[in-house]
Amino acid sequence: MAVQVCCRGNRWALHMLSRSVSHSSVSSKTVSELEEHTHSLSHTLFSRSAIGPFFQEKPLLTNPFTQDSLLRAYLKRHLPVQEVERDLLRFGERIVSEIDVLGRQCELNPPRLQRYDAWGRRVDHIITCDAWTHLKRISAHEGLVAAGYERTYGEYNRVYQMSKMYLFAPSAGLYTCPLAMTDGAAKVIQSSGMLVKEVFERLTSRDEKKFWTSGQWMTERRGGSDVSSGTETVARQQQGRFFKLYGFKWFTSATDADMTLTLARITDAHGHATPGSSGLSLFLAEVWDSDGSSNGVEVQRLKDKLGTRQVPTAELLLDGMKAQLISEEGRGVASIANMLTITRVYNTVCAVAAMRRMCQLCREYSCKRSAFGKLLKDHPLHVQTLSRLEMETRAAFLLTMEVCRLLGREENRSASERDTHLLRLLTPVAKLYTGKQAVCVVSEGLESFGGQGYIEDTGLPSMLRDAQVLSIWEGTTNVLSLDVLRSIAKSSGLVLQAFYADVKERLVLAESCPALRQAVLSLRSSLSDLMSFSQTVTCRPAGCLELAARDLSYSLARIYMGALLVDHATWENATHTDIYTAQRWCDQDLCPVVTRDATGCYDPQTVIMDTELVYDGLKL
Ligand code: MFK
Repeated sequence: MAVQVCCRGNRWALHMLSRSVSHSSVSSKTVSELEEHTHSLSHTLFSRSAIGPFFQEKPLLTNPFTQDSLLRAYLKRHLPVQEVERDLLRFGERIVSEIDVLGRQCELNPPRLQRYDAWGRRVDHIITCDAWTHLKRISAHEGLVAAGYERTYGEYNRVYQMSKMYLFAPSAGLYTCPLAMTDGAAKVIQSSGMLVKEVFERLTSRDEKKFWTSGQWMTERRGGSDVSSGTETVARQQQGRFFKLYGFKWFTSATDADMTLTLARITDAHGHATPGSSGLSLFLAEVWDSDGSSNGVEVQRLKDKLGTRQVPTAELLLDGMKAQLISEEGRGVASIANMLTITRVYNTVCAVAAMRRMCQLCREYSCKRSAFGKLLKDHPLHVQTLSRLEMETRAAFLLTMEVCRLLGREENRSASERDTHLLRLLTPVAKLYTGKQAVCVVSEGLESFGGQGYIEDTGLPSMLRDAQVLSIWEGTTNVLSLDVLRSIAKSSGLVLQAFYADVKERLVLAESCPALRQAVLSLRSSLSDLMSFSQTVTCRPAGCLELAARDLSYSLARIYMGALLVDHATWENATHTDIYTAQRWCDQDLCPVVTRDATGCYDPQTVIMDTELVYDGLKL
């Protein structure tokens, strides 16, 4: 076939050439001369080959640990343990040589549902690919959940575990999703003090035969955010703490898990249940019975999603699922909040990991891709664009690691009161802000590959699809902004006091560094604006605080990221790049809540105008 194409190409070239020859009246040329000429032209005209000799070089993945100067510097500063460095170096190699391929296979071989067996029996098997199963084994061996509970590095346990997760995530075909829920379930069980020791040991095991993953079935048809009024599942008591559950779960992620935590309303003898949050209790259930049959669960269908296609997400009918009560009655939401803290931290880690991977690929590509006569790396505008992505990634990384450090301190019982307040406030702040950053950074990064960034088999588009979920699951940006308000209200403002004190303290050292003076000035002024705003906001018309919730959360994120960058830049081993990143970060509007407030954004009149703008032309 290729030969035929070639010949046809040659004939066409010959025809064109003889036309051009006759038009230019060089009629003395012999046919053989023409053929020779045609032969030489065939290279230029692609007639000898269908595709031509030039190919773009693809961006190569190299050890993500050695590539990541900020991660290495951070660990050198906070966890300078050779064993950790060796483990991450080895793990980085394993990611390149083994894990990345498995992750890609998961994307290419999405899970499917086998509803019946060959003989017509309902089986509801979710069939995942071998690579997905292999990733479960690797997760167990590498202790990706276990490391969080082993206490090897004391208060830096979570920093170690999450450094590993951060390297793993962009190559792991979303296996981080079941790991997040597994870790969250372990945390809930550990905090509840319930006697399910064997389950806890399975969730935190390094033994692949023993290791279990857990789901988190929270979302029902009435909605995923408003869990309290959306949950219709009921629990009928069988004996003691053992119940049967009846309900419909609308989104269940990584549904191939071994067990799950789920919310339901306990009914009384007349079948009545308490509505609202105080009617919800938390249950633990195994998904399969010991004989391999389903534990009263029917898989209605698998979801067809924009991204996260590697992960089975299912609609489930619970029809008498045997489950064990693991919270106090009516304390289901407060109990599962422990899981939400962990899964939100994972979400944050995965967001910054996606940004880091994109930055690594972009810079690698820029060193081999030429356009307009020079490599992309030699185009200042291109490098400026990449430097902005790098700055976002660095700021997000430092915030993420700080949340992990605080979590580790709390679990190690070495947290001060300030640490505990900061952890409560920064968990939703970090989740909501990095979720948005990830979408922007990954999207902008794709653009730097030109059209190739839009082509499926480069593997790049799936990065954008998978980033998009990060601002949705585990609480949308607005729901998490309201959680920020909840944390402020519940602590009577103490979380904010902890925030102010911590930021101020981080800026003290930097004051003596001339290169950071402007950054410190901007941060101080933004912090002072934020403090004034939060003092006055409670005296404003009802609803004002809620309207400001998202901008307030963004302000907290930007100021805290700025303080962490400045703090990192004052470390004795800091580089001029660290200083430059802090300077650039502080150039932006660090306190959008005050900027927007000055324009009247939260005034009652603006609410009316916003409504008119949105619903313009629609009869309400
Ligand atoms: C890449 C890896 C990422 C991980 C992948 C995992 C995949 C799984 C995908 C999913 O399942 S996505 C679905 C996740 N669902 C959510 O994130 C739910 C979003 N909605 C909320 O977070 C709502 O704000 C919430 C359900 C918590 C509101 O419920 P309520 O009942 O209206 O809350 P309420 O009454 O304010 O609080 C009840 C109790 O919980 C209070 O305790 P007390 O009774 O002791 O006062 C609250 O303080 C406590 N609470 C609520 N949120 C908390 C919390 N405690 C600590 N931290 C929190 N964040």
